[in-house]
Amino acid sequence: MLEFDIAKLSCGHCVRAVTEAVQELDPSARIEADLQSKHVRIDTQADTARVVAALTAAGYPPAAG
Ligand SMILES: [Cu+2]
Repeated sequence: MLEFDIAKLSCGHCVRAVTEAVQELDPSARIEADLQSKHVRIDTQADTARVVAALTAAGYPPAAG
């Protein structure tokens, strides 16, 4: 389980973009996002560095959370 804070996460569109970015790496990944706290939990076997890179490329740079 990876956990991040994503400051730019502000609406359902953002959640979908983040979900798609992660699922490109790991189609079976599960993502829970809380828009209030901007906290994201990602259940995936994908490498953490690759997840961070994919989120950053999608415009949602994550911080350790
Ligand atoms: Cu949004």
